[in-house]
Amino acid sequence: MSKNLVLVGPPGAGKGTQAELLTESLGITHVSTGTIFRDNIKARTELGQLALSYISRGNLVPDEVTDSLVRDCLQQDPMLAGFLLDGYPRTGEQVISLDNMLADMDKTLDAVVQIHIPDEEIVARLLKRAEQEDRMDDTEEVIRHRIEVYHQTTAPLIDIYKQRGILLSVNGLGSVAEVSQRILTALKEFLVSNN
Ligand code: B4P
Repeated sequence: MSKNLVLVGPPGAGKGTQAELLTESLGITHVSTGTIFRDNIKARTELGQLALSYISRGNLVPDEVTDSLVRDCLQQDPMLAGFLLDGYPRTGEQVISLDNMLADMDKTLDAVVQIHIPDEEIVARLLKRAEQEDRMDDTEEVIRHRIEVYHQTTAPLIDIYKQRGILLSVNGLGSVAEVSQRILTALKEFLVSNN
């Protein structure tokens, strides 16, 4: 049985961190739009130049660019065991695009995992990361803007998936191992009860 999952949450919720652990544990493919953008920025590709102009200000990369990137990923790799979309969809338009992509590929989403943490914890975590890594979107001003964009644009998507009955909400506070265990337990229970 394949498992097709989405991981949603504010910046700094632990999406990237948890996605790596989850995909390893479930044996599914990890697709992170943020990582793809950052790799392209590093490699100075055309996509990277475009993404940089949005990410450095804490804005979302335009839907048409992000949608076609995800479509390419899903088409290139058969992802037979399933996939975890980390940080996609992030807008209402992306939800519709993802629905269309999956319908074209005869696939469905099994669960959407929401990681929630308070805004002040986000700021603290990302400022800490700024000391360790050199990400252009981890300055306090940009972090606060990203949180605003999340509340305005991405948080409303959570209701869409709740209404579809595939949303799992997990508390992102605690150690990485604790949160990971929480997600795995909730996910396994959910997948078993929905089969
Ligand atoms: P992302 O790469 O998704 O970055 P993010 O939202 O900051 O989350 P990230 O995964 O990095 O943080 P994590 O919580 O793992 O996106 C970056 C940018 O790309 C976006 O702002 C946007 O511009 C663009 N983009 C991406 N997808 C897009 C889309 N679909 N549409 C349009 N634009 C898009 O980790 C944060 C920190 O917390 C780390 O330092 C980690 O070590 C730490 N941490 C994790 N878990 C912790 C825990 N339990 N306790 C303490 N610290 C923890």
